[in-house]
Amino acid sequence: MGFNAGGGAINWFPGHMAAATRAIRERLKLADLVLEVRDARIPLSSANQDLQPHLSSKRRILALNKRDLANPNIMHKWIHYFDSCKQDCIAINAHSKSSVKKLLDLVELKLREVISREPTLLVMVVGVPNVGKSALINSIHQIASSLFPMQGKMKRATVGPLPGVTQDIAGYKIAHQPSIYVLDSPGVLVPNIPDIETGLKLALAGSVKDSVVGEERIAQYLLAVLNTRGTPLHWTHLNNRRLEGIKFDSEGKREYSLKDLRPKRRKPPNNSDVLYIEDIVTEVQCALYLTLSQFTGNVEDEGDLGGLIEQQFEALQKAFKIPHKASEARLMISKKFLTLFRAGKLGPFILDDVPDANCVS
Ligand SMILES: Nc1nc2c(ncn2[C@@H]2O[C@H](COP(=O)(O)OP(=O)(O)OP(=O)(O)O)[C@@H](O)[C@H]2O)c(=O)[nH]1
Ligand SMILES: [Mg+2]
Repeated sequence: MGFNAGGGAINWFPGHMAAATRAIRERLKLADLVLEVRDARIPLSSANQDLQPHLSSKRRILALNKRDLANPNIMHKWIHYFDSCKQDCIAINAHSKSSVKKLLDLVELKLREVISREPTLLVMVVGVPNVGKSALINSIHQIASSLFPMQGKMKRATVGPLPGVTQDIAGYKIAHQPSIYVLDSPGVLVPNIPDIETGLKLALAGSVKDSVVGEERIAQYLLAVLNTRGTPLHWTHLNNRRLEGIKFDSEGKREYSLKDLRPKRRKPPNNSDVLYIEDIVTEVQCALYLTLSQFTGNVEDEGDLGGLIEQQFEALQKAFKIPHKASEARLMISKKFLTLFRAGKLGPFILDDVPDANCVS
């Protein structure tokens, strides 16, 4: 689909990133080890290509973070791919201590030869915005402080759901003798994202502010990905119970009304928010499953796919119970849909394809 159509030019690169990139390049020269954090859902698209030449000449570990949101089967293929490229790589969840401990074991291994001779070591954490660099640093700091109690109050890096939270490079001491500092850095993108799809993947993963691309365009892209992969058709097993409510007409064609799909046993949201979210997820999945399974066009055809996505916006509007006349209904649908995806409620995903042959960083 022509995701550039109608939405206007996109300025991916906020002004402050140029200065931040220069500062990161300078500090990298002093780093003994680089932890390059990428988003496990986009192991290639979340690489900052302009920094790669500076990173590949250093001791480097790739940390594919947010593994809890990534498809584990495809994750294995990515790990195998980076192994075959002789690039140390580990999939992590920055919020999980056991996961971060494994990363720290790898850090120790990589620093083994310098740890005994240098009095001070610098580990620099870099990556595009919102991949979880600061969350990772807080976990590292927390683990380290239980091993090497520090004097005074522990400094914490600010973590937040939107990109651009960290503005400056900041150091966190995690060990003495030798003194080891971990440096947090602001997330930086390249000035020119090479293709619209890479940009949309970054936007979907939350590395670009939604307002830069527009929620609707990101949601359309997500629907296009789901439909071309046929993902909703795999949701039947989750929804069998609910889909039993779908009626068939005399020709065997499905007739559906989202009313039929509504959970039989709905509790008001304030009784159980968890159940409420699950119900919405199920309705959203049913809406996409039904629209795609009834679709007679070709998902590879731009026009057909566009028509399907339009229908799905309508079905999603019902699933989210957004009143027909609500102003900005499309924006509300898009925001809710993206929230579900980003929270992993539509299942784990990896949006990048593993390259067939040559190693690309
Ligand atoms: N599901 C999940 N969320 C995570 C993980 N790591 C971090 N997050 C969340 O991702 C969001 C961004 O985390 P940050 O640590 O602020 O990301 P950052 O890379 O420092 O972002 P910038 O400072 O903007 O470059 C926060 O909402 C975190 O709670 C993870 O492993 N899994
Ligand atoms: Mg940060």
